[in-house]
Amino acid sequence: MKNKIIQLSQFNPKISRRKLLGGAATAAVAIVQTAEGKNVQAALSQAQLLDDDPTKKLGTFPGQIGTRSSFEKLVKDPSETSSRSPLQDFYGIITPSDLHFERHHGGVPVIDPSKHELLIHGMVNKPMIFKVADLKRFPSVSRIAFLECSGNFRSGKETLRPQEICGLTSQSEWTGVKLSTIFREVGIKPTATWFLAEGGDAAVMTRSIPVKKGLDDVIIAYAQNGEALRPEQGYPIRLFVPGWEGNTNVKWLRRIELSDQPFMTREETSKYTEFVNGKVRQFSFDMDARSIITFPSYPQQVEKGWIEIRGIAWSGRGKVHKVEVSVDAGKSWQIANLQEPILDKAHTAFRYLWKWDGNATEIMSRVTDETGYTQPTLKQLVEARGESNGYHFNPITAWQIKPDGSVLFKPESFR
Ligand SMILES: Nc1nc2c(c(=O)[nH]1)N[C@H]1C(S)=C(S)[C@@H](COP(=O)(O)O)O[C@H]1N2
Ligand SMILES: [Mo]
Repeated sequence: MKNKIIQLSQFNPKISRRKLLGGAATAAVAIVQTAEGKNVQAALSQAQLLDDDPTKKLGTFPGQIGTRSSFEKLVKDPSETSSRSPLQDFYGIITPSDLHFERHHGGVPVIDPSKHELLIHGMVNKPMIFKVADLKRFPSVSRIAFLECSGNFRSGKETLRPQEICGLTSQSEWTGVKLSTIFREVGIKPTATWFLAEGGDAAVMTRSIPVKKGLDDVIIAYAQNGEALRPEQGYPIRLFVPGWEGNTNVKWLRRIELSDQPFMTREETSKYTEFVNGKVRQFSFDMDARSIITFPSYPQQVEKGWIEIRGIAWSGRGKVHKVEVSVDAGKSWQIANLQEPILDKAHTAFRYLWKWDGNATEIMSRVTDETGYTQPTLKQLVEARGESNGYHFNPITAWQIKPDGSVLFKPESFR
């Protein structure tokens, strides 16, 4: 059969020499050498390169940036103001940056880092303005920790994946300057107990955070997984508040004001506040310990025999102490293996080897963190807090295994 020749020169006027390499069967691949002697494989998709025998023709040549295999279909499933990480598709504990969940109230702004400024004022000895470059001159820190929106819960139907149930959490390595370093620089007054963080987006989002937390482990982050923050994650700078509800992690950070009381912003009065048995639960900062089995999960299929149950567990109050798995609908629980590293306030991978006998059952996981807190059932949560308005829901999540090997989420009603 005759090879089909693809004319690459029309895509790149700089091409001086063309080398055509015949493919084995029906396709041919053109590798183009530029005047500088660089090999360019122009405008050929991986699908076009797909062949029965990949050893019989050259592959793609290095480009300026790498891309994910076209066989891997990972997407964030965006809605208008949020997008969710495909937890069921991940291995290990780092979320690829382009799949980090997104949540914002006024869209992603475009900010020129050379013009961006951070003002720190209020109860300080020396109000100051920092450019991004100024912040980068201070000693830096890195830590791997999760971020989670406090509205991270969905239920209601059997056809939900981990992504829909709790994909408003992701994990990165964050790098930046400790807020305590900057607080020392401006000299915060001893009477300052709260600070306001304000974002430079259309939502101009503001949150009050206790100075105690600010001095403990808060970071002004400018990098994520080895590169500058993604615009969606707050480029050029954001607050990273380990273990605390996503909303306090103010993105596109432009102002910090020190005070001796909280500021009672919209985000802490009308939102991110829960009505619990007639009372208001406000400033519920810590993200409670949670876990979810990501394999097997809907819409995956399992076969009789050995199955490695896999998932992630995390706690906003510290390290994961243990994860238990039940394969008999919660009647008995077994200890799962935890994968190192088990980091403070970080997604931790767990595994449990299970021999499925082919009968219908339910599988689920529950985590206990180092403070002794154990992930509750939805019933326990509702008993303790009423039906709530949906914030800080971290219930045990069960998957139904059907005799035909299909896996379905088990929605539970709030009553
Ligand atoms: N400036 C600003 N910061 C913000 C928000 C916002 O809308 N504007 N959304 C918050 C909310 S509700 C969450 S859950 C986290 C989400 O962070 P991410 O988009 O990087 O995942 O950012 C927080 N920081
Ligand atoms: Mo959020």
